[in-house]
Amino acid sequence: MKKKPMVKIVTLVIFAMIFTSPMMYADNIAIGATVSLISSGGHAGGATGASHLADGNYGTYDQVYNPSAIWEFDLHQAQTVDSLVYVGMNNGTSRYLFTDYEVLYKSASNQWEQIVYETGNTSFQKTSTFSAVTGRYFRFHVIHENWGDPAWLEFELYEATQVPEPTSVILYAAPIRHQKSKIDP
Ligand SMILES: [Ca+2]
Repeated sequence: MKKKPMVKIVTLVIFAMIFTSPMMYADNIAIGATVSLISSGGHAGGATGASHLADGNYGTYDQVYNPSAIWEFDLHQAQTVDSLVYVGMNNGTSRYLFTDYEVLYKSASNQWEQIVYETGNTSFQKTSTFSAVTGRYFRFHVIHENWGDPAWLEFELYEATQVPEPTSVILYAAPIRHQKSKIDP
């Protein structure tokens, strides 16, 4: 039986590829900040120094003999942030918990303005959100810590939520060469 001719089909296929922005994760921009102890009172024995409050390491800490200690964080350049995290030292008891504290930033007019005020905190890892501010210098002020010699692990600052870029749509045409089809007699 005579075979039907091979059929070669070329089809033009339009692909619509839709690219959406990947999920944006904010970075802790406090890492590497220069940290200074503003308040009086020396560091407690064994404390690893103020800089360890911004080293991204929960294994290092600072501790001072001042129940209302203040640390200043210099980000080296102005940054826009809208959330922060206090990471306290939990040694199995609650004695180093910062129940009350405030965080301030230096505004463009060189005024210290409060952005966070927590009272009655019960968490060793407390996230606070606030209206976005842009500043280079931030201060963390302990208002009440149960034991009186505040120790903590890390201060984190997060960039203001980034607005995803508009969805881009790319259209292109790709020729698809189909295999020869064989039709049985
Ligand atoms: Ca640390």
